[in-house]
Amino acid sequence: MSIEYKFPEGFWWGSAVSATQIEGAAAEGGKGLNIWDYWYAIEPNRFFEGVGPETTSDFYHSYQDDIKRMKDIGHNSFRLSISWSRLLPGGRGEINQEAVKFYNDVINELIAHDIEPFVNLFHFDMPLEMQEIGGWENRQVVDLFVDYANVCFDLFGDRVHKWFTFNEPIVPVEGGYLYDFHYPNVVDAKRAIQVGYNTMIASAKAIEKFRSHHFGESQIGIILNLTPSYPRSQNPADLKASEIADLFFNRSFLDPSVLGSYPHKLIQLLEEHGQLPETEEGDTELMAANTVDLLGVNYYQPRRVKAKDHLPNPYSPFMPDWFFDNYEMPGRKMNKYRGWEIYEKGIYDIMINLKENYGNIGSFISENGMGVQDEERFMKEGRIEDDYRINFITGHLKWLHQAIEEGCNAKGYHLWSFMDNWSWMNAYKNRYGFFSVDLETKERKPKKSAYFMKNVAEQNGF
Ligand code: BGP
Repeated sequence: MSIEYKFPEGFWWGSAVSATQIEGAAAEGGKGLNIWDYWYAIEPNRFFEGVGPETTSDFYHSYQDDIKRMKDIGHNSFRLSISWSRLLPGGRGEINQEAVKFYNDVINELIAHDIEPFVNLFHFDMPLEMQEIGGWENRQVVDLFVDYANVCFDLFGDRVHKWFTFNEPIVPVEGGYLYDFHYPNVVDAKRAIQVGYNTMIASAKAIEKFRSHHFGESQIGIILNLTPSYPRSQNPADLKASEIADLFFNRSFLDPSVLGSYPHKLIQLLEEHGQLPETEEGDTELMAANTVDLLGVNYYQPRRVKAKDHLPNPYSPFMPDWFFDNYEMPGRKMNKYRGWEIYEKGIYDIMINLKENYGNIGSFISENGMGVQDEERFMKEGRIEDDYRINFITGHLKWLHQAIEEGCNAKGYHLWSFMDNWSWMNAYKNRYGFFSVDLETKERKPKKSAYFMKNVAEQNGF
């Protein structure tokens, strides 16, 4: 079979997961509570079909077989996250030795199978005790996070060479402090902005700490969900709406992470509306000196915007949405299960933007994927024939390939996700995996896309 789309040598093929979404064993192995355990205990009705995070996909007990499966489908790299509340129950203090053993075993097993572990430190899972003292609103939590990060560098830094401070740090801001889909369910832009700002300080401080170890070739980065903003039209009002959406949802984290400072226009806008966060002396220098080595890009959907149809209610809470409306482009292609538009070229536009405006920083697609409901419908002779997922992946890979041809510095592609996992409030509604997971028996079965991925990885293209 001839290969039309060949990727650069050493391209990273793999997938990504997060601790809370796959480990299970939420009350085992000495783990402390995190905000998901707590929120589920007090409001189980907010989770799809009442399914909580206690067992999820049971990776805690089946990681050895799962890692074999990764090898079987050609993974050369795999991203996991460490659970802060498992390693340091309560968020600080004594190290949980059972957690050390678990993460050591996972890391060693991956390496034994020639799969490079990419390790992320925070994936939406604040330890409950840290949330109780204010979470990211409290600068003390920032310092405790850096202590936790340092414990991870000490324990695993000899074998882990790709670290990430945060996955999608904007999501806890949006979910927890603006739009009510994460605990603590606050709606308050001023607090949201403080949370976002302190998260960036936490990232910069963790990077500073990492570099003090002098790990040689090892790299540290951040993973951002970049949702390119497309205006409805070239009308100046639509263009302005799209520029502001981009400032809020992309550049708020991209600029400080890669360039070391916030966009001037964002600061101005927040100042005009009395929304600037509290800062401390030395913050500006800290951010400027501790930008990332590597950028993970999560891409699922574009953001289409238009000028507002109506003025915002002046008595409503201040929101980014005061400056734009979402635009439902007629004829857009939808993943109707997740309610997200599919726009493959977005991946190319992101990469070109990184090349032109962000120094062509080394990057990779750290998440891309398609969550589909009731996938058993597509079962034929015991296998889920997920051709829609294969089409989704190839559509995006073609554009990624094009970007690389044009000189973009993209080094890999990780699917969300390796196996079906627990999607926060959506629990197991939409399935994302190369492998299906039976929720009763926890049995894994490869879908058609698993075989497809194996071929792509083995041929380094398709
Ligand atoms: C990203 C997150 C993942 C994952 C994925 C799919 O935003 O980093 O944790 O869940 O999206 O989204 P969802 O689970 O909401 O369908």
